[in-house]
Amino acid sequence: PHGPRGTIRVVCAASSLGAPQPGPAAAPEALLAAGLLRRLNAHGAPAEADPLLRPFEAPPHGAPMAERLEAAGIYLRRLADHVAALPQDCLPLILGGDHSVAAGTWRGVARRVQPRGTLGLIWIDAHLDSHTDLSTHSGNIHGMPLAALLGEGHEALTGVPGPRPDPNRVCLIGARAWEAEELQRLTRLGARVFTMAEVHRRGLAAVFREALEIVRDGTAGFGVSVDLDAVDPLDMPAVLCPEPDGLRAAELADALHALRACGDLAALEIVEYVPERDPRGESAIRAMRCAEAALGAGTYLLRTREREFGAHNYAPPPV
Ligand code: 6HN
Ligand code: MN
Ligand code: MN
Ligand code: MN
Repeated sequence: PHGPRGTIRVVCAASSLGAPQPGPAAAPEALLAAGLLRRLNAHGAPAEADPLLRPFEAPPHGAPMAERLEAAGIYLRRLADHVAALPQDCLPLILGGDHSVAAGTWRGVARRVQPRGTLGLIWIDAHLDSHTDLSTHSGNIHGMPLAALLGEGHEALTGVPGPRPDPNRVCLIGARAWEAEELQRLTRLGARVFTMAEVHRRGLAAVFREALEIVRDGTAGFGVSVDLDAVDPLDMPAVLCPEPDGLRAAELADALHALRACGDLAALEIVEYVPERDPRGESAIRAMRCAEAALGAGTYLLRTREREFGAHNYAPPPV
């Protein structure tokens, strides 16, 4: 399971159609400018980026929900088609954008996995993102993508072509801010919610291990969607909806490191970064560390280095 997974294809979902503000649409460009590809390459993970995928049509942020849903629906179908059409031997890394892009990403990824079976999904987030257009309090579409993936909500979001993940193979980690309708929906559907309270009680490593078992059980692959607001605002202030008492950035990167050993990781998504709230670029570095931790080549890279520079220069690879 260790070793190279083929090229990493960075998909730039430069949309803020689901957010109350335009900020997150600038995230993919900002992360690429901050050196994401170079950093992945340095971790033994060859990476290339596709051109920015921008919405053709973006109603103003205060526009009626029907207009925003229609524009989002068109964008999500393009995004899902783009992801589904990527070559099988590459690993997609999707950069949001606000989290509404996930309603396209994971239908596209599920289409890639479909010939072999179903897709599991780990959703790392302070929120549950499981509203519909009828239950939402804020009217913001980025609060709806998980419900939509599971088949509940407005047709603009639920009707993106591609299989739905089995809710019993969906885990949320880090939740600490939700509205009652969302938790009711996820409980009814059978998704597993590891709240921040449970993470505090058991530790992230144990929770992440259990989540991996759930999403890999009987599935042909699994995805990980990282909403950066899962991280504590002390470490990651540059997000749209910061919520206190979150994961520490280093602790999350440590947990994501386990993904290096998962040959069935189907894609990674990182969303909700807001460059304009990150004047010193510190949140960007922590966001990129998540990608490096998850996608770096691990012992494979070490062996290459040993061959090049001599084994005596390196500690033995971790067991
Ligand atoms: N996100 N539950 C709130 C809402 O507006 O529906 C917050 C949603 C946050 C969404 O951070 O991806
Ligand atoms: Mn989210
Ligand atoms: Mn969130
Ligand atoms: Mn705490």
